[in-house]
Amino acid sequence: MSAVKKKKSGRKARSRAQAGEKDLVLGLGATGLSVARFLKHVGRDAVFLDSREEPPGLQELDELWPEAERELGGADLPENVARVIVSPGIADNDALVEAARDAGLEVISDVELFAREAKAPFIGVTGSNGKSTVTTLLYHMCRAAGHSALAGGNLGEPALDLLAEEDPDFYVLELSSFQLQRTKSLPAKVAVLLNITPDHLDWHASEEEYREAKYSIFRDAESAVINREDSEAAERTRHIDRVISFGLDAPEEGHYGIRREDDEVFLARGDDVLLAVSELALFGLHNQANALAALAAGELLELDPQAMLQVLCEFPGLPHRMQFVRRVSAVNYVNDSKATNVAAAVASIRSVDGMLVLIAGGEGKGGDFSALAEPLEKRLRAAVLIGRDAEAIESALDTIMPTYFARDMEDAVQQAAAFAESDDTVLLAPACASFDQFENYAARGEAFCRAVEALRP
Ligand code: UMA
Ligand code: ADP
Repeated sequence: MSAVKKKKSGRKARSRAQAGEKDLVLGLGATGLSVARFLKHVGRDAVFLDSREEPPGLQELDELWPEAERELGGADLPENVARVIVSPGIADNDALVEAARDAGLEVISDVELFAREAKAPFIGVTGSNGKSTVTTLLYHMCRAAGHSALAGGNLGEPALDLLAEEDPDFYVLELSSFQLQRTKSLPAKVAVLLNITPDHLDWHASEEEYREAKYSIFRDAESAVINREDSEAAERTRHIDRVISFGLDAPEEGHYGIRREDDEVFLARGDDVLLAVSELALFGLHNQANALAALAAGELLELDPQAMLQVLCEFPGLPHRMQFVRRVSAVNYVNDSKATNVAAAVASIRSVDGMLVLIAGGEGKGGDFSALAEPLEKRLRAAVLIGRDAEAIESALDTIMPTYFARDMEDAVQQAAAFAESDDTVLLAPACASFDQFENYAARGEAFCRAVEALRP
């Protein structure tokens, strides 16, 4: 009886979907606007909803598509909708997303639309940390090897906006777990999974769901790059013919890793050493891992190895990632504002030699701050904490060092400068999102840089 009922409601849902004429676009930020541009271009009707009264994309929508229907500040599920395209910042437990699913409507991401439309092959890069760095490295590697490439996705330029440009040889897409969770078909030429550590537990229903979203990048992939530390990734790529692994250990033939020869450390492929780590423009162990992952993906794209190595010697990294800001009064100031989760902050702490003063805090995302204690042991001069979850970090660090609270970034930098001693590093590695005090991680990094520039020797 219940099976019959189910079938009936399924039929009802399908007929509703067929009857629907327009797309419902949830969220009017960068993604929502890119969806607007795409739908307008293909001549499809749409209604735009955002829970905010004045979402950031409103003015541009007014200019682009003045007559487009919109509901701001919250609304019910509209009638006559065929499918729902949801922005990544909106979680699956959002009432409208749930209502759309209950009504049997197709719920997809902008990346799903991209994958359906893209004519050129694409590389998908995901992971808890290192996505932007590896995506950008791969973009430069493609170009250095003489191919045209476009990079975007979670990196900044929404995936659908890339389709407005001339088809490149390769798209390089940074993909977040939010985007992957609502993407059903993703036939990447190369799928790269860098690492998985807990993150975004304020968005995902569970850590399991977060991990599943990450692994889903392999589902339809033609080839894959996996981290040797993640045995589950090896399982999840059994159906893929070409899989290359990377890791910070010595690699087997055909895989990427680290080899030591005559007291020097090298990036290596199998037994062959490729490049001394001292030649890498990026620094930190985590960036050696990122470089190896990019080389593995580049091999799967058949990029020229010399061109790839040249990029590794030249690419200094993106702003707000282990960015050296200034040396004042014999103290180095490093901006790693993009360390927005605990594992990233741990990687950046491990990348710094000597004693450090840590500036951390903001909106924790369900991560366990106690993991910060071990890498800081015997190396922490002081921790200066900012933002909503400052007290939670203090509780996690109180066994190893005095911690101090700061009102804002300026106060934090001034306090840190007072605690730092000769040759120390003041490191901004927040282990948290920035949204409680700043517009985003970049605004937080800029505030740090401004406060450092204002310090008097
Ligand atoms: N929001 C509302 N109501 C709405 C819709 C959104 O309050 O109706 C809020 C969201 O909760 C969120 C904010 O608005 O706090 C932005 O959400 P959005 O989905 O509109 O974001 P976009 O402007 O479209 O930007 C998104 C990515 N943002 C997120 O996933 C939160 C950007 O990644 C990405 O560059 C852009 O699409 C283009 O693909 C940023 C990010 O923080 C850098 N990503 C996370 C991360 O890297 O950790 C995953
Ligand atoms: P994402 O786009 O995944 O946030 P980024 O390349 O922007 O990654 O790097 C963000 C921060 O994460 C860096 O500033 C650094 O602190 C940390 N990080 C980068 N790569 C790795 C890695 N492979 N493993 C651990 N932490 C990393």
